[in-house]
Amino acid sequence: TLTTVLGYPRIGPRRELKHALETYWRTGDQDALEATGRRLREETWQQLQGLDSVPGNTFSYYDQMLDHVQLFGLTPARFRQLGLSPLDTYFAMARGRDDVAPLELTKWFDTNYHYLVPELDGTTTFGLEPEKLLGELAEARALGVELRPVLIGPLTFLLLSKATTPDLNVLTLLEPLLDQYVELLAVLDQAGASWVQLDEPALAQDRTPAELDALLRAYDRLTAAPDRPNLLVATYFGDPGGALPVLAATAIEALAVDLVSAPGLVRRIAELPSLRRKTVYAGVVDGRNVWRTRLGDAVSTCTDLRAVVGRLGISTSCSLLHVPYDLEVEDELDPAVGDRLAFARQKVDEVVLLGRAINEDYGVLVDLERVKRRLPNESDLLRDQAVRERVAGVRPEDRQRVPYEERRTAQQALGLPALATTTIGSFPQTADVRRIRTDLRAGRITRPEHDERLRTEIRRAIELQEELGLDVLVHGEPERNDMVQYFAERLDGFATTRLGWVQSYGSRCVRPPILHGDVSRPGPITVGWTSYAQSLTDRPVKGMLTGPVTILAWSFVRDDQPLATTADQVALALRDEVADLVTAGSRVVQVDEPALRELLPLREADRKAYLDWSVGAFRLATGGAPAAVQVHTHLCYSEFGAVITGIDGLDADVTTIEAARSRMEVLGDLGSIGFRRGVGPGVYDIHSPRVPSTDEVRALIRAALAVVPADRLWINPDCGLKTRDWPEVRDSLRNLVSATREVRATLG
Ligand code: THG
Ligand code: ZN
Repeated sequence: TLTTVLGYPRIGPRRELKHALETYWRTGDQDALEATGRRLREETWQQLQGLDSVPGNTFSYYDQMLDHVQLFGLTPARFRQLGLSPLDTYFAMARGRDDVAPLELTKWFDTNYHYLVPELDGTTTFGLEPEKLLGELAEARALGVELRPVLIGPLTFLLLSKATTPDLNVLTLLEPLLDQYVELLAVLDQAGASWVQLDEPALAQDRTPAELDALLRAYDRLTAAPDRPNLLVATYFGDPGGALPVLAATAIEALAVDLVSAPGLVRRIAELPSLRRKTVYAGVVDGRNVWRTRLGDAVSTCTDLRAVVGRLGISTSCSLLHVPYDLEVEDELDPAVGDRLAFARQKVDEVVLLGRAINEDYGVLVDLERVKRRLPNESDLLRDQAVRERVAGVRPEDRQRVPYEERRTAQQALGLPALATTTIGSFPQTADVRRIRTDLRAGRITRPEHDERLRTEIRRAIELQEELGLDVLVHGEPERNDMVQYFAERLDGFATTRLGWVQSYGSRCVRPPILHGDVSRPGPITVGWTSYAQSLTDRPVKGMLTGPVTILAWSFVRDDQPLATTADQVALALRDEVADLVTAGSRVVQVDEPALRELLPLREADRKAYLDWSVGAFRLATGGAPAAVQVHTHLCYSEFGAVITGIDGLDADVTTIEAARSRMEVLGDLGSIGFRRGVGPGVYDIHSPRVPSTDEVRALIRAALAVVPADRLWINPDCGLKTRDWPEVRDSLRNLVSATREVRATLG
């Protein structure tokens, strides 16, 4: 039995890489950045020492896809023209420059990681710049470590790239790209690598026959290469479907499968005789969630698999990039929760332990497991009988408000004009605002002082919005940092970590809360701030909540019950918050679901069931709002196509969406499904510090009016005001309001 992991975090246990990057971007001290990189790689190899095979190339200064852009000589001309060093060219692609747009950033499958999208066009030619890979191999060898370099496989690389010329089918570039992979394998072979891992997560998505054919051509070609290391093809994030027999039929030496997301694969593997001549790595340790492995179950899965494959390997289901480094440093975690967790280091130990158990004496291990570990579904700590009964007692009508037209009539009492103006929720999180929270945490101010300073921020926000003439106001959220963390800290059933950072993109990280038990709300969360804000103005102030799907999407969630059940528990807690807001006088409540698109399953066949429960949870959270209370929601990211019916299903009175960058295309999509409720497409792009002119905003409002009638159209910016400064926000919103007034005056 061979043990390995498919990849490892790289941001550093204390976010050393983040800090080194941000220093480098400020000072240009390349030696310091490289020293940090070397130290992080060494530490990683040390931590992986107990494994039979150590993955290489898991380190990246920003992103592994971006590394491949440089590896294959694909730097677009607009960056080459800058005449920068290779490292600065690399960061220019990641972050852009004054007049040069960066590569597009997009989600890595259904994880919370984001990668940079390679650009391909009709004139693309590939090259090979393997220096980073070779340097690392040598560096490791000097420390006595033999690496298995990890590369993105050719099919996934092409399918995740973007054709920048219309009508370019990226698959037509397969052959020239394979030339480079063949060459690269020879180079790595020469450098002494005995194994190379090729990641093909794109196989967990629906693939066409042409794509499967390309897969076959690719691996036939690579395995026929004259000088090459052994090849391990890693599939993860789901069942590779029709790609499994294709890969089995090629001459690759090893295959890795994700048995956490697709346990049924064991049976499918048993039906493929050619796999009896290959090594198959069983991904039984969850690489993207934080629970300890049920070792007894994993041992029996591995034993089943061992009987039907050439040689058994044991691994994580995917790279450990998606979990925090080390549980040991979490000294503030409730041990009842901590005992059930494993972060990256602990997961490596689990893989090693499983290897020993399979090779030696697994009876001992299974006993150990039984004593030491309380499985989540066996633990009383998880269970809250009242919550369970309440979820079981949810009736269909709890998810159903009165018909929209009736609500619309009732909501006329709000007295809002046509083209009502609002913002998405947050206002600038200046250093001063952040200091209010850190001062409290450090004990420099008392709770009453903290609250008073937050009220001052809220007062300023309300005064500004009244002065600007916005119609529906927000309190600005100075009390929150990360919205999911904020709610998780105030709900039972969640734990938060001190150093549980996970890379989101580049130097940016999140600390996902851990949803470990039945969820309930010990008391009101937002009501105090919202009703204070409402007390300052006659205009409606929106109550601001994060929706159940987004709370799940941005947390680590329990794996012992269906997501739908967990979502309903969160939804009921939010439903109580909505009720309390309404009692306190809120007439408008916004429940954000920016991540509705994010949890969408990779395969079409699973999507309807997902939309059913996710939309159902949102409706459970909001379904108790009286007809006269206007429910808003907000969604991010421009690719709405696949969830458009879901957006309609939310049944919100007003839906605000990110649209400025996609030039209002989303409105056409909504129109085509007969969406008839209020809609607020963002009329200016928040991601740029530029203040939009009145003319510009007016043009966008007119474009929107071509598809949405004035009495259903809302005028608002895209989300993200919290990342901007006050002067920009003030000027931009002033232009937004005057453009709206001009257009309103012409409506007649
Ligand atoms: N919250 C959570 N998850 C998320 C997002 C979020 N996942 C998807 C998306 N939003 C990711 N986007 C970002 C944007 C900015 C940052 C991280 C993810 C960021 N993080 C700070 C940093 O790395 O310096 C740390 C923030 C903190 O102190 O908590 O800037 O909004 N949960
Ligand atoms: Zn948004």
